Amino acid sequence: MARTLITGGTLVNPTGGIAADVLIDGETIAAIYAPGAATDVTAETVIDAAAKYVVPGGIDPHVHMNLPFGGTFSSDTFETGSVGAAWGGTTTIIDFGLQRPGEIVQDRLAARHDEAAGTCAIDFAFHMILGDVTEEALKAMDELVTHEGVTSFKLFMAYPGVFYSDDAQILRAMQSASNNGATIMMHAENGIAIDVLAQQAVERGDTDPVFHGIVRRSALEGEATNRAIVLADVAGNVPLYVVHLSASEALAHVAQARDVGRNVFAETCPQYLYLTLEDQLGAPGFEGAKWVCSPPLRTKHEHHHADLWNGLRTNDLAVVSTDHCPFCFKEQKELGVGDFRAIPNGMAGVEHRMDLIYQGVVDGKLTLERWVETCSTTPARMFGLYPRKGIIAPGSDADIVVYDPARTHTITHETAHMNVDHSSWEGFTINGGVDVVLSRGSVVIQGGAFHGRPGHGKFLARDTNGYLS
Ligand code: DUC
Ligand code: ZN
Ligand code: ZN
Repeated sequence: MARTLITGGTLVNPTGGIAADVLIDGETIAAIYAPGAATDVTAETVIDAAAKYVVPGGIDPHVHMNLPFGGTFSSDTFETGSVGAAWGGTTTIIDFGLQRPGEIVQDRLAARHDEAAGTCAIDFAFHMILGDVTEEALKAMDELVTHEGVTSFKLFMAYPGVFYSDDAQILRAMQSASNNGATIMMHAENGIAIDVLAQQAVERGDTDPVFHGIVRRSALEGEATNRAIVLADVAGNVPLYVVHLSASEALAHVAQARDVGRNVFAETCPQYLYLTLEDQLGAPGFEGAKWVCSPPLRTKHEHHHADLWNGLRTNDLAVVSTDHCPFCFKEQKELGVGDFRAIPNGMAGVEHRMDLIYQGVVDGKLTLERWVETCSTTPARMFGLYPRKGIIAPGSDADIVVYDPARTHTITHETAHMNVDHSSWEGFTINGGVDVVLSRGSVVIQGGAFHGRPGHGKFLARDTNGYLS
């Protein structure tokens, strides 16, 4: 098997950064050497990482390729989305199987496998969305956890009539998780109340994209988050993972639950750390549709951004994912001209997450170690992939990013690789950049070029949550 030596870099794991050389043998990491200790080591390929960081490949545990939503499909396939991810230093994605009313969970998971098979450029895994918690679906949860390597299930307190589960369904799914060890992922927004406010807004003639954000009140994210926490506790301290947390109110509930030792975890996304209701969602005319996602971007006149960055520092927010769910402006976002409720929810981001959170390091908001932890190590451990993924250590998969802190670049739609006709991050400057990306020992990105191939990525059967008390 081919050997690769990465020399002269600063190896950053969550425990700290050290000067070290990394030897890869085939698909895994073989050894780590102190500077100068690898002089006799032979390798077919040598990668010079002098003055660069050598970090575990990013793991984005929340993406939606080709998701049916709002009468259309998110515009990235597993191929285009995984290539975009690789360009940005992400080497594992976790997407979702989707069960809707009347559908059989196992069939929907099989369909998702068929879609992804032979197309992904990086490794991938699945959670399962339960949109219809029936007796059969509850039994299917056991089977997925035991036999399919799918150990987490997403439920929605939002989107009545589409993906929504009521409290009875949520409690039953949590009770099932308490028996089979699964983690419940929750989209925590009170969708019933939101739909009332949305209807009233449209009746008033408030139809522009910004009203999507105005009616999806942060208090309704806080309320739903608290309800999910209470239900998870009633079900037996079942592991609850609150997805795409955007609001200070929701974070306060998560922090309070964690303070008393509950198995409550949460992620946020770059859009909730950087973008605002006024500056992006409130862009003139229909332009703001580019930033319609749920939960929505929050107002800059409260302190959501500062609270979320703080939550990342304190670990009340454990993970940064993207909720990557791209829709083109032309013909997809445009479905909602004249009625914000018909704008497909979501934005593209899988390519930019590592850069955007690294910028948080440059800006003094996070440490380098915390960047690695929130973007790679914790997602791996949370979703049963550790220590195969999420760390640079002997025996782990050689998913490695050489990251150059001396490179400055500006994000533009023209230079990004995701299959979408605009960028939600247009003009954002990053004081750093991906130099080399390896997936299981194979170079995927180097010298500003893609060297990977669709189908290189393997499905990862996952273990259960590694953080349980
Ligand atoms: N939120 C989005 O913005 N898009 C997809 C689904 C979701 O929950
Ligand atoms: Zn969601
Ligand atoms: Zn999502």
